[in-house]
Amino acid sequence: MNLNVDAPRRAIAEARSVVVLTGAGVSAESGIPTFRGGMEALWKSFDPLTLATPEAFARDPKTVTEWYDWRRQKCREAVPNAAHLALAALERVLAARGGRFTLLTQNVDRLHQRARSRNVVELHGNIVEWRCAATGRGGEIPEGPFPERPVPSPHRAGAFLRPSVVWFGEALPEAALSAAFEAAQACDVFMSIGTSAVVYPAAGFIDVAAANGAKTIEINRDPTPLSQRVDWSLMGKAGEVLPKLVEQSS
Ligand code: BJW
Repeated sequence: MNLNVDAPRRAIAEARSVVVLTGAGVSAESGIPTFRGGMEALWKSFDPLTLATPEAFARDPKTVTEWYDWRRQKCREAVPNAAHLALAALERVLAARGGRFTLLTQNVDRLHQRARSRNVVELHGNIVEWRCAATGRGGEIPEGPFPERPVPSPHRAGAFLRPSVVWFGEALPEAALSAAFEAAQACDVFMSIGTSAVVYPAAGFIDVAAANGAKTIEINRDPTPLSQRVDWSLMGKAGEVLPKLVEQSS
């Protein structure tokens, strides 16, 4: 990979506040399938996007729970990759010079936290915690696969536990949404990494940042709707591009 990262690296080096938005591509090199990757994204013969809705859970809680339990185990077994580690390192570099770093993630796998990123905003929740679909109350769950799927809720007879993720048509957590807007408005550099940039409101934060004068960087294996609009589009795998960018930004 012969990628010129000098100019974006300089922008990061001069920034007081950096915001990063990550998507499934950042965890792909940890073995976690993406959502829109064609065959690689399929689970059994299901399109994941048809399972990530409250309607799918209401209609077929068994299949949706099986998919999320399968993914929960994959996330548990996965280890953070070079991209997760580079972002945690960048946060430490920013902190050391009194700057600010905010990591907005659409991923539910908790790999950023396991890589020791600190200021992580989970836009789409997480797959580790589960709650009663009827009452919203949290439930104790085993680490390993659920013995019964769907999982009966201990809080209401006849109800099931669901993952604490944000499905299509559901509102993002209020605190995450306002933290993301505030950080995007105030940053000097906004990076969009490993996301197809088609799911809103997450895909809109880069526009908030750009409208307030931030420099914009994209890192993606493939072109996205952002690629022509950002200041720097760095085409490649996040686990290869990010370490180059970060090791030279300190
Ligand atoms: C690599 C790589 C490597 C691979 N290195 N790169 C405005 C306009 C239009 C529509 C809307 C709008 N506002 C809201 C909507 C509706 C909807 C939406 O956006 N629809 C669009 C699809 C049209 N949004 C919502 O419904 C949201 N809710 C909402 O807005 O609520 C409003 C409301 C207010 C008040 C009351 C009620 C409602 C919620 C969105 C929730 C999204 N949920 C999911 C599932 C989460 C749980 C789970 O994990 O199962 O989130 S869907 C799925 O998409 C998941 C992801 O986080 C999200 C984004 O996907 P991501 O991460 O970008 O993955 P991919 O697979 O798409 O892309 C991977 C990329 O990586 C690719 O580009 C590859 O090239 C790249 N790549 N390997 C670098 N190694």
